[in-house]
Amino acid sequence: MPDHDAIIIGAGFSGLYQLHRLRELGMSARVFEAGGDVGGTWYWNRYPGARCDIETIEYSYSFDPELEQEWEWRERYAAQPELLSYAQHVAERYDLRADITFNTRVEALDWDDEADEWTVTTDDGARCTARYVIAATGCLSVPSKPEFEGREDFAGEQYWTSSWPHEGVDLSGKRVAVIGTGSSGLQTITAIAPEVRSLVVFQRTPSYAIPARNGPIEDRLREVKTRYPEFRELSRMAKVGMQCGEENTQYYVDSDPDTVQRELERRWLDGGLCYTQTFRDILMDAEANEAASEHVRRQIREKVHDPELAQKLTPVSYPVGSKRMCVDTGYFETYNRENVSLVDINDEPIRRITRRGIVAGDTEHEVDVIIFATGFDAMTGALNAIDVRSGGTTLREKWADGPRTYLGLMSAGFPNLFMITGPQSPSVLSNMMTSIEYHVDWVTDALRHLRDRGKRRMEPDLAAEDNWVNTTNDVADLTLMPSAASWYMGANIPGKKRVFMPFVGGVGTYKQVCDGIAVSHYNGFELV
Ligand code: NA7
Repeated sequence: MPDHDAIIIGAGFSGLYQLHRLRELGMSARVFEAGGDVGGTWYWNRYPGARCDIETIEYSYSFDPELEQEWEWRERYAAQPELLSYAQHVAERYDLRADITFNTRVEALDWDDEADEWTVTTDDGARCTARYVIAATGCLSVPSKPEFEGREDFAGEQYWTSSWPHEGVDLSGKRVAVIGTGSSGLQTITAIAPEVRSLVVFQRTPSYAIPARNGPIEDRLREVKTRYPEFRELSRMAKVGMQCGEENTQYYVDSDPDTVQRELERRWLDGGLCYTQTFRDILMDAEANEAASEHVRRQIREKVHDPELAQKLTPVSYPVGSKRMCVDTGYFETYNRENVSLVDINDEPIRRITRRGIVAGDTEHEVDVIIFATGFDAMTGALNAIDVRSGGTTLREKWADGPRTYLGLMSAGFPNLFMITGPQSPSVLSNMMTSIEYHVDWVTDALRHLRDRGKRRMEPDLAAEDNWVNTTNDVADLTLMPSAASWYMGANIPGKKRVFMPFVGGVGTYKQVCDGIAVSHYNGFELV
């Protein structure tokens, strides 16, 4: 018999909930977590201004009505400390820490085809066995740390937003450089600009950012709490796993110019990531997208006083929504400050880092601190960082030309290895909480099904997997999403195969597919 029924990798929101569900099932489970506490994303990303870009009313667990009622979110978008304390509260409330081993990274998984079990090796050299492994490893958990020549020569301080020091960093009065203008860069830049002496931002690609319109949500939270079950059900069936006001039914192509401008303006004033839901065809039709993209560009030009600077900050090379949009609070206005400047590294490439700062083009920018906000090896990074072996091959080899999964839940040839929000599921294109809970529930139901029928092994058929991979690619090709060099495509990692990784067909549709497969006794899976 294996040491555990299941090993769960990661104690973020996925791992915590999975542990809770397996306990309900009466299964023994151990969680290995690389960090020193629970929280995953919100444990590591403690940089100034770190905040969720999904509304807290949606970005929270729905599995326990009591938890739903007792937790009081303060703002429309929670800041990192509040999200971390929520994860800690959940760990305490359900006594989860007892089954979590912290500061321990899983390095290898080895499938024993005779015994039907995984051997799990951790970075302290220890090994244990488990019937099932559930990778709750997160989609944005492996930082991308690009090489910059001379980095080791720099005499000042260097930080990554993705592993910000827990004790915090005093940046007041310092000369600071930030490299990267995705969500993490934007939030950091906006937060630190008022306190630093000078801030120079190195931008490779400008971001589309939609105002957060953040603020207290006391009244709305009180109202939603009176009808949370029905509210959650709507989110589960919505395209992006959260509600974007009334679900839109309008198409740009059917709308007159006045309606287009009025609706885009309305969404802009609402704020947040629902912006691309204004019309159903924004992510599918180039002309519709251009109208929305241009609307954002106009706002940027209005916010930034210096026209030349505004132009550099304005995204033109890709459609809005095809790279992850940002949700901001005064980001563009930050560039109107005297102490903030921008270097477009397409015009002035970063040549090297020196003892004193960063050389871009012909200029040496002298700084005391460099902050890297350079993103993550998204979606496949965490699993590929583990040496996963089965039947003489590795998952890394199998995925060399891009991930191959059935439903983003399992990969053929790797039995009993489940993924929470794996590639080819909606994951990063959705409210992660909705997707996490759905996957954890689906996996838990599958494990119950196996147990109740005296089976102990589950694996997708290759044909079903091929079919799903083709489906996800076909659906992506119907949209404008693959046209940008995004981390959805793996384009931010040198040498990574460019494949559109998430399932873009919508959370509600995906749920219907997966529910149907479960009901049909796991059609496309082999249960032994
Ligand atoms: P992102 O969104 O991947 O942003 C990373 C940024 O760093 C982005 O602007 C990149 O430019 C830039 N980058 C990456 N490598 C380099 C190099 N070598 N030189 C210069 N600039 C570089 O990661 P975030 O952490 O900001 O956000 C991740 C998610 O967290 C976000 O989407 C939300 O879901 C929350 P690029 O665009 O690749 O040209």
